Amino acid sequence: KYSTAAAVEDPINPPVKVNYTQLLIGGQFVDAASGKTFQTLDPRTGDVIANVAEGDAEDVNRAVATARKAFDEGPWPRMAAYERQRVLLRFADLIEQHNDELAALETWDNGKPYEQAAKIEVPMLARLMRYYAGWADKIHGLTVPADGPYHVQTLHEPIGVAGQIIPWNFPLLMFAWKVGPALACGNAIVMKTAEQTPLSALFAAKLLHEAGLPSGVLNVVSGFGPTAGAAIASHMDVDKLAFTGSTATGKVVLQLAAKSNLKPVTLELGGKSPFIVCEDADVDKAVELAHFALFFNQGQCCCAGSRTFVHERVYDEFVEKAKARAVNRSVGDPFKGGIEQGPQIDSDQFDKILNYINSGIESGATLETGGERFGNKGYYIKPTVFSNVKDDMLIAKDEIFGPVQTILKYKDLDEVIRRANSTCYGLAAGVFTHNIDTANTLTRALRVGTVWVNSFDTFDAAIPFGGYKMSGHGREKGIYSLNNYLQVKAVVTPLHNPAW
Ligand code: TXE
Repeated sequence: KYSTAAAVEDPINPPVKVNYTQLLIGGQFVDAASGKTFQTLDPRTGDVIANVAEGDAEDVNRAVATARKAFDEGPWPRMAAYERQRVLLRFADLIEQHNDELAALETWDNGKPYEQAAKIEVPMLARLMRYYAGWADKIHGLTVPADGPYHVQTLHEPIGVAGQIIPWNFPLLMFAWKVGPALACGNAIVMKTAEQTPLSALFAAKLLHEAGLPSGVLNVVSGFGPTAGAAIASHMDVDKLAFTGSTATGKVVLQLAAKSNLKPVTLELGGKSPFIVCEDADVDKAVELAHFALFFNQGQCCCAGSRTFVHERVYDEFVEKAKARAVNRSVGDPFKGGIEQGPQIDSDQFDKILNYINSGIESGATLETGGERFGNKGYYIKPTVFSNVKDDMLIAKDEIFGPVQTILKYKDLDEVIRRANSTCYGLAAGVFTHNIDTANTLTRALRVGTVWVNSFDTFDAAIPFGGYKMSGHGREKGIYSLNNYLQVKAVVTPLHNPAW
């Protein structure tokens, strides 16, 4: 629940100026080599916010060469870890000082409620930076007791130049999940932001330089996927690729990585996460949590609880109350106080979601509420609830990535386990029960990277996140994401006096 303190009185004019629209290469803001720009739009209206430099392969080459030099010649990877830590800590302080500007840029470019950005996401960005600052001087190898007269040790070294491609649903948090561990480990970075949301990462990257990051260590190339993104994924001098986005594009970048230099790839992709309401559930609480699990961030979460499985004993009551909750969801200008839901990111996503809603109606699911646009401009969609959803309907199989809750009925635990696992995805699951045996059974049986029991979307910096199956490869956040950015070197030295 948010207070209205952070609301903006005149929502049409967000309380921030757009100061950074060029590419950030070698510590300088520069135009694209081609001179091209693209428009970034306000999802509330479809109006242009700013023209942003459009990087492509030539700019990626420049950025990679700069990152390579920063990595090979230092000082960043060879700096005392304590100094790297201090840069990240100063960055966290600057994030806090500029909290409201960062949040306003995020809302303007993405459409998410300003209070969510200002009170949750930007503070989490600072928290993530402090978390990874904490790791910077605690990364070290082992002494290995090998057979024979040898002294064996491992060195944990940064992997080199990391290519990072991020999506538009949480621009600043995706920036943090990628940049935090990569920098703590001493790597250099070439990042491509999503073409829908280039603004907040440029500002954050500027603050990181103000905090003392040496030039060339973090380069940000705004631009499109098939040009700038593909150039990063297929670059021979990029040592590692981290990608968050759709499963379809994940397959493309994995192939580009394989065809070029076999760079290791971590992927955080789509999902169709089950939220399982058990027969012992307190229905009011289950409805509220299931609502949050699906509708948070306009439904634009890879881990959204987008298949709400409800036990038949409580199904009818649940559907009625889920509908009432959706009807009461406050939709509107995301800069206004008390708003829970802003517009979808762009016209493509808006159309895609409305098409799925039509498909749900045509396939015989019951439209309980919503199902159409909200207002007459921008990309707003009414909170939508479908009941009587069957597993083989498209709305129960595909990632809709919008404010569309699909409620399915089940009879027993074995059945719901089989159905919940019967998807190509495996990102997350929610389990709502007070029965410890039921919770333990579901927790172990579900083939997903995160199970939230009686909770959802808890995104602590220390908790690893990632998917089974086609939801991705590897884990981000926590201790696990350090390994993505490290090489292990074994060093073997003979012992000339094995007696000692
Ligand atoms: O994703 P893309 P889009 C899902 C969600 C959504 C769908 C499409 O279902 O409806 O994906 O969204 C870059 N080489 N998710 O089209 O294409 C692109 O520029 C290299 C889930 O926005 O995956 C952007 O920076 N890069 C998701 C990033 O990939 C390429 C978050 C993501 O875009 C590229 C977003 C290429 N050939 C969407 N093509 C999640 N897991 O959270 C595109 N890109």
